[in-house]
Amino acid sequence: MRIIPQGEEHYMAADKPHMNLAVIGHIDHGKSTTVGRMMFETGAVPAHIIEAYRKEAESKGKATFEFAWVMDNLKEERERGITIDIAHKRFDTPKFYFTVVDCPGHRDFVKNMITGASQADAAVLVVAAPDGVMEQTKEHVFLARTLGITQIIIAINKMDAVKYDEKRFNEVKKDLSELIKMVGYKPEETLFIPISSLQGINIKTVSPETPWYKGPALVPALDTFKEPSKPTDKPLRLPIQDCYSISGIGTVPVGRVETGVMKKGMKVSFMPANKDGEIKSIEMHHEEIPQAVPGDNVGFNVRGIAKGDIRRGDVCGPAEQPPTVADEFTAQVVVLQHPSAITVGYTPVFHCHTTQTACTFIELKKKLDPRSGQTKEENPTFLKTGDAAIVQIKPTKPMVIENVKELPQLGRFAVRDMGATIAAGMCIAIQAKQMIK
Ligand SMILES: Nc1nc2c(ncn2[C@@H]2O[C@H](COP(=O)(O)OP(=O)(O)OP(=O)(O)O)[C@@H](O)[C@H]2O)c(=O)[nH]1
Ligand SMILES: [Mg+2]
Repeated sequence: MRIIPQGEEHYMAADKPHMNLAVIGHIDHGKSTTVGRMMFETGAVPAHIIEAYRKEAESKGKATFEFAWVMDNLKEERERGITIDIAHKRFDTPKFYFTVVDCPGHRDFVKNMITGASQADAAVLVVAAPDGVMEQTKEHVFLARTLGITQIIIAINKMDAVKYDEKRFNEVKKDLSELIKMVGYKPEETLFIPISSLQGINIKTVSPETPWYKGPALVPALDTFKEPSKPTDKPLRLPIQDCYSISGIGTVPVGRVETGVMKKGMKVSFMPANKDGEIKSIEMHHEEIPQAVPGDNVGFNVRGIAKGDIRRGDVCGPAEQPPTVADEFTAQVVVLQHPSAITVGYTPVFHCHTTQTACTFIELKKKLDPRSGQTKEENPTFLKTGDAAIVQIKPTKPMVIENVKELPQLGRFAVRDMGATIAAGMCIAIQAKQMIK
């Protein structure tokens, strides 16, 4: 069983804390190039590979994509020069080992970005200096925040294309400061780094091209992130990403531990599948481990579960404290964009941990002032772009969601419809469904 692709093991360093890092931003702003460049500069990708990509990309009319190709492995991605699915890669800094999740910027693939962001402890937002703040810059920042990413670094990329102009950098920085402040990040505590990932400027060390810049280069800046806290005192919650059946081993679900601890021999429940089993073994990075803690991406073998019993979107928890299945829940939402208005009866898709479930707005309780949180209007008849509100939601089929106060990792969601993110929010109360064995 391989969870981490072969050949990537040597970037592991068990003695360093682990960080899941999402790289986000508008299409073509250079996210994949930045990740490829960081991996090259930290020694995770050797020079001859980049050189081979460079030659191949050039011969295919895709010159300058050699660093992006480190991340973009799919044929369609390389031909179109865009990222479609999220890709995981590892690299090391002196303080952390990172699993970086390179997110697609294309608007059609925001759902993949949401999956990437929901796995992340921190984010690097890449913004191209010539363009500045664009549509998916806003959407990604908003989603990152709502999905619980509290730490962010901003890389203002393609500085070569604006001749390393300090004035342009400051303009983009000002727009970004306003944007991130709106969603709750503190601009004064955020690093804004001028880079050129194509030229390799300010990636590992600061370069003379930007004599006016006094901060750290991108890679050293990553070490200013704070180690994510490990909520081991909470009950186990492991949302299933996939479930395999491996001959000779049995049923092997894979996923990331969000809270609590998974131990060998533990009795577990999968919800809403409502199936029970016992943990026979746990594996991470091809090695068997006695227990898994928050942040660990693991595969595990369960006794008593057949492959078809559980699927992506189910959540594994202790049998005596199983994940909560919502009959209805109360949520606080912010409407990011909606072509008309959200009214009672609207049933878009809710993306929460690994599940995607259609849910109905059954009551609009009150409209809030997005800044102060004060009630602006009781029982509004509709919600439109920019509104914050308390609403009552009913999933169209059983789904696990938790109160954000108790288990924030499972209490946040994004609402999608017609290929766009409509809203994001968090669950603040639950009417649980009684699950009868
Ligand atoms: N001039 C210049 N071009 C860059 C720089 N970084 C990336 N590019 C170019 O921008 C284009 C897009 O780069 P990608 O890294 O694929 O962008 P992306 O953000 O990953 O794009 P999506 O994944 O499709 O959203 C490529 O042609 C890159 O060579 C830079 O620092 N300077
Ligand atoms: Mg990309």
